[in-house]
Amino acid sequence: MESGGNTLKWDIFLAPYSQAVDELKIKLKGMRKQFDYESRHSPIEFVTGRVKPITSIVDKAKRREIPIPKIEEEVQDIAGLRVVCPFVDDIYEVVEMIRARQDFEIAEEKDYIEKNKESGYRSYHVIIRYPVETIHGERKILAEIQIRTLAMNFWAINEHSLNYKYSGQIPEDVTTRLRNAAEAAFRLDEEMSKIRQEIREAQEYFRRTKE
Ligand code: 0O2
Ligand code: 0O2
Repeated sequence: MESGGNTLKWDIFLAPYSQAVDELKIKLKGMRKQFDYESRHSPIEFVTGRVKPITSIVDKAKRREIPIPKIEEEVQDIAGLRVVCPFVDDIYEVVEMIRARQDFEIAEEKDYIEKNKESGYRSYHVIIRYPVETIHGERKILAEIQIRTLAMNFWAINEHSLNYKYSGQIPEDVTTRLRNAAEAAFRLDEEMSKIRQEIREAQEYFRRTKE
Protein backbone atom coordinates (compact mmCIF):
# COMPACT_ATOMS: atom_id res chain seq x y z
CA MET A 1 0.00 0.00 0.00
CA GLU A 2 1.69 3.23 -1.14
CA SER A 3 0.69 6.57 0.33
CA GLY A 4 0.80 8.48 -2.93
CA GLY A 5 0.99 6.23 -6.01
CA ASN A 6 -1.64 3.58 -5.60
CA THR A 7 -4.83 5.24 -4.42
CA LEU A 8 -6.95 2.36 -5.71
CA LYS A 9 -5.45 -0.02 -3.10
CA TRP A 10 -6.14 2.52 -0.37
CA ASP A 11 -9.73 2.77 -1.62
CA ILE A 12 -10.11 -1.01 -1.30
CA PHE A 13 -8.45 -1.01 2.13
CA LEU A 14 -10.62 1.86 3.40
CA ALA A 15 -13.95 0.63 1.96
CA PRO A 16 -14.95 -1.49 5.02
CA TYR A 17 -13.97 1.38 7.34
CA SER A 18 -16.16 3.76 5.39
CA GLN A 19 -19.04 1.27 5.55
CA ALA A 20 -18.50 0.84 9.31
CA VAL A 21 -18.57 4.63 9.88
CA ASP A 22 -21.82 4.96 7.90
CA GLU A 23 -23.45 2.06 9.77
CA LEU A 24 -22.29 3.17 13.20
CA LYS A 25 -23.46 6.74 12.58
CA ILE A 26 -26.93 5.40 11.85
CA LYS A 27 -26.85 3.14 14.91
CA LEU A 28 -25.63 5.81 17.33
CA LYS A 29 -27.99 8.45 15.93
CA GLY A 30 -30.70 5.79 16.26
CA MET A 31 -30.06 5.65 20.00
CA ARG A 32 -30.65 9.39 20.18
CA LYS A 33 -33.87 9.12 18.16
CA GLN A 34 -35.24 6.43 20.49
CA PHE A 35 -34.98 8.86 23.39
CA ASP A 36 -36.85 11.46 21.30
CA TYR A 37 -39.62 8.97 20.46
CA GLU A 38 -40.04 8.16 24.12
CA SER A 39 -39.95 11.90 24.98
CA ARG A 40 -37.03 11.28 27.28
CA HIS A 41 -33.99 13.46 27.74
CA SER A 42 -31.27 12.13 25.44
CA PRO A 43 -27.75 11.72 26.82
CA ILE A 44 -26.59 12.28 23.22
CA GLU A 45 -26.45 15.82 21.79
CA PHE A 46 -25.05 14.83 18.39
CA VAL A 47 -23.01 12.20 16.60
CA THR A 48 -20.31 12.67 13.97
CA GLY A 49 -18.09 10.26 12.14
CA ARG A 50 -15.19 10.19 9.72
CA VAL A 51 -12.70 7.90 8.05
CA LYS A 52 -9.17 9.05 8.88
CA PRO A 53 -7.55 10.73 5.85
CA ILE A 54 -4.83 8.60 4.16
CA THR A 55 -2.11 11.18 4.92
CA SER A 56 -3.01 11.11 8.66
CA ILE A 57 -2.90 7.28 8.68
CA VAL A 58 0.52 7.30 7.01
CA ASP A 59 1.86 10.06 9.32
CA LYS A 60 0.65 8.23 12.43
CA ALA A 61 2.17 4.93 11.24
CA LYS A 62 5.51 6.67 10.59
CA ARG A 63 5.45 8.48 13.94
CA ARG A 64 4.76 5.25 15.86
CA GLU A 65 7.04 3.15 13.62
CA ILE A 66 4.11 0.89 12.73
CA PRO A 67 4.86 -1.28 9.67
CA ILE A 68 2.19 -1.09 6.93
CA PRO A 69 0.86 -4.68 7.49
CA LYS A 70 0.25 -3.82 11.17
CA ILE A 71 -1.78 -0.66 10.48
CA GLU A 72 -5.12 -2.46 10.79
CA GLU A 73 -4.37 -3.64 14.36
CA GLU A 74 -2.35 -0.70 15.60
CA VAL A 75 -4.02 2.37 14.14
CA GLN A 76 -7.28 2.00 16.01
CA ASP A 77 -9.02 5.16 14.83
CA ILE A 78 -9.15 4.68 11.05
CA ALA A 79 -12.92 4.50 11.58
CA GLY A 80 -13.77 7.24 14.09
CA LEU A 81 -17.10 8.09 15.69
CA ARG A 82 -17.76 10.90 18.12
CA VAL A 83 -20.69 11.06 20.51
CA VAL A 84 -21.12 14.48 22.11
CA CYS A 85 -23.15 14.69 25.32
CA PRO A 86 -24.56 17.63 27.29
CA PHE A 87 -23.33 16.50 30.74
CA VAL A 88 -20.48 14.39 32.15
CA ASP A 89 -22.90 11.82 33.64
CA ASP A 90 -24.38 11.33 30.17
CA ILE A 91 -20.99 10.07 28.96
CA TYR A 92 -21.13 7.13 31.38
CA GLU A 93 -24.75 6.43 30.40
CA VAL A 94 -23.66 6.24 26.75
CA VAL A 95 -20.71 3.98 27.69
CA GLU A 96 -23.14 1.62 29.47
CA MET A 97 -25.41 1.55 26.41
CA ILE A 98 -22.42 0.79 24.17
CA ARG A 99 -21.26 -2.02 26.50
CA ALA A 100 -24.75 -3.56 26.42
CA ARG A 101 -24.93 -3.79 22.63
CA GLN A 102 -24.76 -7.16 20.89
CA ASP A 103 -23.68 -5.99 17.44
CA PHE A 104 -19.98 -5.46 18.22
CA GLU A 105 -17.36 -6.32 20.84
CA ILE A 106 -15.39 -3.92 22.99
CA ALA A 107 -11.65 -4.24 22.42
CA GLU A 108 -10.47 -1.55 24.84
CA GLU A 109 -11.64 1.40 26.92
CA LYS A 110 -9.57 4.50 27.69
CA ASP A 111 -10.83 6.89 30.33
CA TYR A 112 -9.21 10.27 29.75
CA ILE A 113 -11.85 11.93 31.97
CA GLU A 114 -10.78 10.48 35.30
CA LYS A 115 -7.20 11.00 34.18
CA ASN A 116 -6.83 13.65 31.50
CA LYS A 117 -3.94 13.66 29.03
CA GLU A 118 -0.88 15.85 29.55
CA SER A 119 -2.27 18.35 27.00
CA GLY A 120 -5.46 18.78 29.07
CA TYR A 121 -7.49 16.53 26.71
CA ARG A 122 -10.55 14.85 28.22
CA SER A 123 -12.79 12.22 26.61
CA TYR A 124 -13.82 8.61 27.05
CA HIS A 125 -12.63 6.33 24.24
CA VAL A 126 -14.15 2.96 23.46
CA ILE A 127 -12.35 0.87 20.84
CA ILE A 128 -14.67 -1.67 19.28
CA ARG A 129 -14.28 -4.65 16.98
CA TYR A 130 -17.03 -4.17 14.44
CA PRO A 131 -18.17 -6.85 11.95
CA VAL A 132 -18.63 -5.50 8.43
CA GLU A 133 -20.44 -7.63 5.88
CA THR A 134 -18.46 -7.43 2.64
CA ILE A 135 -18.96 -9.20 -0.69
CA HIS A 136 -16.10 -11.49 0.45
CA GLY A 137 -17.72 -12.35 3.78
CA GLU A 138 -17.53 -10.85 7.25
CA ARG A 139 -14.55 -8.66 8.22
CA LYS A 140 -13.95 -7.41 11.71
CA ILE A 141 -12.39 -3.99 11.86
CA LEU A 142 -11.42 -1.73 14.75
CA ALA A 143 -13.29 1.55 15.27
CA GLU A 144 -12.86 4.23 17.91
CA ILE A 145 -15.84 5.89 19.58
CA GLN A 146 -14.92 9.11 21.40
CA ILE A 147 -17.50 10.17 23.95
CA ARG A 148 -17.22 13.67 25.41
CA THR A 149 -19.21 16.66 26.62
CA LEU A 150 -19.89 19.78 24.56
CA ALA A 151 -17.29 21.62 26.67
CA MET A 152 -14.66 18.88 26.17
CA ASN A 153 -15.46 18.93 22.45
CA PHE A 154 -15.09 22.71 22.23
CA TRP A 155 -11.65 22.47 23.85
CA ALA A 156 -10.51 19.49 21.75
CA ILE A 157 -11.46 20.93 18.36
CA ASN A 158 -9.66 24.20 19.14
CA GLU A 159 -6.56 22.44 20.49
CA HIS A 160 -6.57 20.19 17.43
CA SER A 161 -6.58 23.24 15.11
CA LEU A 162 -3.67 24.78 17.02
CA ASN A 163 -1.74 21.51 16.82
CA TYR A 164 -2.31 21.50 13.09
CA LYS A 165 -1.25 25.15 12.78
CA TYR A 166 1.96 24.61 14.76
CA SER A 167 2.62 21.07 13.39
CA GLY A 168 2.42 19.63 16.89
CA GLN A 169 4.93 22.19 18.30
CA ILE A 170 2.57 24.55 20.12
CA PRO A 171 4.53 27.39 21.83
CA GLU A 172 4.90 27.02 25.62
CA ASP A 173 2.69 30.03 26.49
CA VAL A 174 -0.14 28.73 24.29
CA THR A 175 0.24 25.24 25.83
CA THR A 176 -0.15 26.77 29.29
CA ARG A 177 -3.23 28.70 28.19
CA LEU A 178 -4.69 25.52 26.71
CA ARG A 179 -4.15 23.64 29.99
CA ASN A 180 -5.88 26.48 31.85
CA ALA A 181 -8.70 26.43 29.30
CA ALA A 182 -9.07 22.65 29.80
CA GLU A 183 -9.45 23.21 33.55
CA ALA A 184 -12.00 25.97 32.90
CA ALA A 185 -13.95 23.61 30.62
CA PHE A 186 -13.83 20.96 33.36
CA ARG A 187 -15.18 23.44 35.91
CA LEU A 188 -17.91 24.49 33.48
CA ASP A 189 -18.95 20.83 33.19
CA GLU A 190 -19.00 20.55 36.98
CA GLU A 191 -21.13 23.68 37.40
CA MET A 192 -23.54 22.64 34.64
CA SER A 193 -23.94 19.22 36.30
CA LYS A 194 -24.95 20.95 39.52
CA ILE A 195 -27.77 22.88 37.80
CA ARG A 196 -28.63 20.01 35.48
CA GLN A 197 -32.13 19.44 36.82
CA GLU A 198 -33.01 23.12 36.34
CA ILE A 199 -31.71 23.03 32.75
CA ARG A 200 -33.66 19.84 31.97
CA GLU A 201 -36.90 21.29 33.27
CA ALA A 202 -36.34 24.41 31.15
CA GLN A 203 -35.71 22.26 28.04
CA GLU A 204 -38.79 20.17 28.77
CA TYR A 205 -40.88 23.35 29.12
CA PHE A 206 -39.48 24.67 25.83
CA ARG A 207 -40.23 21.35 24.05
CA ARG A 208 -43.84 21.34 25.30
CA THR A 209 -44.50 24.94 24.24
CA LYS A 210 -43.29 24.08 20.69
CA GLU A 211 -45.75 21.15 20.33
P1 0O2 B 1 -29.07 16.48 12.98
O1 0O2 B 1 -30.50 16.53 12.62
O2 0O2 B 1 -28.47 17.86 13.09
O3 0O2 B 1 -28.78 15.60 14.15
P2 0O2 B 1 -24.32 13.14 7.99
O4 0O2 B 1 -23.69 12.34 6.91
O5 0O2 B 1 -25.11 14.33 7.51
O6 0O2 B 1 -25.07 12.29 8.97
P3 0O2 B 1 -21.87 14.37 8.26
O7 0O2 B 1 -22.09 14.86 6.87
O8 0O2 B 1 -20.76 13.43 8.49
O9 0O2 B 1 -23.18 13.73 8.83
O10 0O2 B 1 -21.72 15.64 9.13
P4 0O2 B 1 -20.92 15.79 10.48
O11 0O2 B 1 -20.08 17.00 10.32
O12 0O2 B 1 -20.28 14.51 10.85
O13 0O2 B 1 -22.07 16.15 11.52
C1 0O2 B 1 -22.97 15.17 11.89
C2 0O2 B 1 -24.09 15.81 12.65
O14 0O2 B 1 -23.62 16.46 13.81
C3 0O2 B 1 -24.81 16.84 11.82
O15 0O2 B 1 -26.17 16.62 12.09
C4 0O2 B 1 -24.37 18.16 12.39
O16 0O2 B 1 -25.41 19.11 12.29
C5 0O2 B 1 -24.14 17.80 13.84
N1 0O2 B 1 -23.16 18.68 14.47
C6 0O2 B 1 -21.87 18.88 14.14
N2 0O2 B 1 -21.31 19.76 14.96
C7 0O2 B 1 -22.26 20.13 15.85
C8 0O2 B 1 -22.27 21.02 16.97
O17 0O2 B 1 -21.26 21.65 17.33
N3 0O2 B 1 -23.46 21.13 17.67
C9 0O2 B 1 -24.57 20.43 17.33
N4 0O2 B 1 -25.68 20.56 18.06
N5 0O2 B 1 -24.59 19.59 16.27
C10 0O2 B 1 -23.45 19.45 15.55
P5 0O2 B 1 -27.11 16.00 11.00
O18 0O2 B 1 -26.54 14.70 10.52
O19 0O2 B 1 -27.30 17.00 9.92
O20 0O2 B 1 -28.42 15.72 11.77
P1 0O2 C 1 -7.22 12.85 14.46
O1 0O2 C 1 -7.95 12.02 13.48
O2 0O2 C 1 -6.52 14.00 13.87
O3 0O2 C 1 -8.09 13.22 15.64
P2 0O2 C 1 -1.68 6.91 22.51
O4 0O2 C 1 -0.63 5.98 21.98
O5 0O2 C 1 -2.66 6.27 23.44
O6 0O2 C 1 -1.15 8.23 23.00
P3 0O2 C 1 -3.50 6.68 20.29
O7 0O2 C 1 -3.26 5.23 20.20
O8 0O2 C 1 -3.52 7.43 19.00
O9 0O2 C 1 -2.43 7.40 21.22
O10 0O2 C 1 -4.84 6.85 21.01
P4 0O2 C 1 -5.47 8.02 21.83
O11 0O2 C 1 -4.52 9.09 22.18
O12 0O2 C 1 -6.19 7.33 22.89
O13 0O2 C 1 -6.56 8.60 20.84
C1 0O2 C 1 -6.28 9.12 19.61
C2 0O2 C 1 -7.28 10.21 19.26
O14 0O2 C 1 -7.79 10.84 20.43
C3 0O2 C 1 -6.60 11.32 18.50
O15 0O2 C 1 -6.56 11.02 17.16
C4 0O2 C 1 -7.49 12.50 18.79
O16 0O2 C 1 -8.66 12.46 18.01
C5 0O2 C 1 -7.85 12.26 20.23
N1 0O2 C 1 -6.83 12.87 21.10
C6 0O2 C 1 -5.95 12.25 21.90
N2 0O2 C 1 -5.19 13.13 22.57
C7 0O2 C 1 -5.61 14.36 22.18
C8 0O2 C 1 -5.21 15.70 22.53
O17 0O2 C 1 -4.30 15.94 23.33
N3 0O2 C 1 -5.89 16.72 21.92
C9 0O2 C 1 -6.88 16.50 21.01
N4 0O2 C 1 -7.47 17.56 20.47
N5 0O2 C 1 -7.26 15.24 20.66
C10 0O2 C 1 -6.64 14.20 21.23
P5 0O2 C 1 -5.38 11.56 16.23
O18 0O2 C 1 -4.48 10.44 15.86
O19 0O2 C 1 -4.75 12.76 16.82
O20 0O2 C 1 -6.07 11.89 14.92
